[in-house]
Amino acid sequence: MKPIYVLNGPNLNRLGKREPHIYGTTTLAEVEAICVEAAGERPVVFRQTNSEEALIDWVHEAIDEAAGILINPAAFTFTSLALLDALKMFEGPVIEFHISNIHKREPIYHRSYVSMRADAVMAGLGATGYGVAVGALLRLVEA
Ligand code: CA2
Repeated sequence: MKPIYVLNGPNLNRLGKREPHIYGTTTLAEVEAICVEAAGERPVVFRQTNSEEALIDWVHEAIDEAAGILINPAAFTFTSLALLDALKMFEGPVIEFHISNIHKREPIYHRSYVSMRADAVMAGLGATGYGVAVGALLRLVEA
């Protein structure tokens, strides 16, 4: 069975340690456990990077290896045409995920390049929302 890839962008390694009023107190290690539990028997490849290059390389890897991608691109959401181009090469389902509701925030957080490829966009459910997103991705993968 092909895994789902859960990819996380810059600064999310600090989850649970800063700005708890926006991002909550759940750590990235706890998010990984939530994703693994929500995926059941489906394997999960869970990664985080602060590097745009690494994130793009992992999307390329997913083209051959993954059944679906759940991605929180963090700041690259709003800046990276290269990430959008890489995601366009992936043929399976893609869910864009944000812990906070980006549309409630400053205008610079409103224009997502990744949304131009994503099959679904989820924002504002908090870190535990990753589990909801994994469930939704599995339904898209298995449809
Ligand atoms: O809400 C999200 O999941 C975001 O993708 C998080 C990004 C932010 O740039 C997006 O607008 C929304 C990263 C925010 C900074 O990362 C932190 C992580 C943990 C604690 C504090 C900041």
